[in-house]
Amino acid sequence: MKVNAVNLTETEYVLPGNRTCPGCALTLAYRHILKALDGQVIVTVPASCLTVLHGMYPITSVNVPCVNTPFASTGASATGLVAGLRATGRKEITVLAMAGDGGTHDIGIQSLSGAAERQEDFIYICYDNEGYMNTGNQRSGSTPLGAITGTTPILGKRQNPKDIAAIMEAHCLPYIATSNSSYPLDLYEKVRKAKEIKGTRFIHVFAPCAPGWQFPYSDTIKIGQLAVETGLVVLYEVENGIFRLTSASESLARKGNLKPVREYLAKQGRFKNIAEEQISQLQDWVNTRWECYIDRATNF
Ligand SMILES: Cc1ncc(C[n+]2csc(CCOP(=O)(O)OP(=O)(O)O)c2C)c(N)n1
Repeated sequence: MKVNAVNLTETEYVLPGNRTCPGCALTLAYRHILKALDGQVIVTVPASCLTVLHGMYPITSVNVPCVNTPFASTGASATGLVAGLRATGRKEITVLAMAGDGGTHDIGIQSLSGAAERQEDFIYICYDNEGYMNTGNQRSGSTPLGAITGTTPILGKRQNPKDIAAIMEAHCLPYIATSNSSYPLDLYEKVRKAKEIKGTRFIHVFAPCAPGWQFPYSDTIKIGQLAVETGLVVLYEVENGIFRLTSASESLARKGNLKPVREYLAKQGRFKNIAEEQISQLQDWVNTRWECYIDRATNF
């Protein structure tokens, strides 16, 4: 049965009251991720906004077990948890490694790559708020071109972001998906699917950050939707090498009308100094990638 807002499980694993900012996309995504895993999970988390959400020992906002791991070690920590569960015969528990883009694209990529190459049996979710947000918004390998951060303060970042899902695809994983906190049911379905697959499964979750990106707290959902509607974020899954567009990206591909990236940029203070030339550069980048995704998609 396809999940919808009415038949989604009512059990909550993210409890009321936590230390994230208002309008936090990560909280929304995490809530649906834990629902999709029925709470049968051990989470391993490096320093990030997710550790802030979890809270400070002995108080926590989440009723699933969690290991706090050093920044670079998430893939190794998940590997150890999998081995421990295997040794104790706890087959019903999923190991979830979950880290931000700083902890994934940059600092944790070595241990993640090693674990993925070994095909360790866990789900890795990178929630991507496009910067080192919990330490005050420094540039990461995922920050987009033209975005102002604490370490790219005036002219914004000069480079395009790394494509982490493509990097993970190069590890020949059985399941890779991209998703977005503004499409929680698409995310839920993807985590459900990943749960049933063996080996390293990787899901990228686009997660807008109101204070860091400088938009009103109430616009988190809209910003996430605009990212998809402009083609800056594309929702897809790759199952055993078969590429499918999903959800809103599939509909957009059928209709064939992306909005201009300018619309998305104009809604965020972090792009206030972006040059016209950079806007054209970003638009070209989106157009080229979109064509590639359409060419690859097997489902329309
Ligand atoms: C080895 C190490 N270096 C730096 C830090 C400081 N630190 C803690 S969280 C963080 C930012 C994490 O960024 P990201 O992974 O993108 O997650 P987010 O905060 O955006 O959720 C940094 C730099 C640390 N805890 N450990």
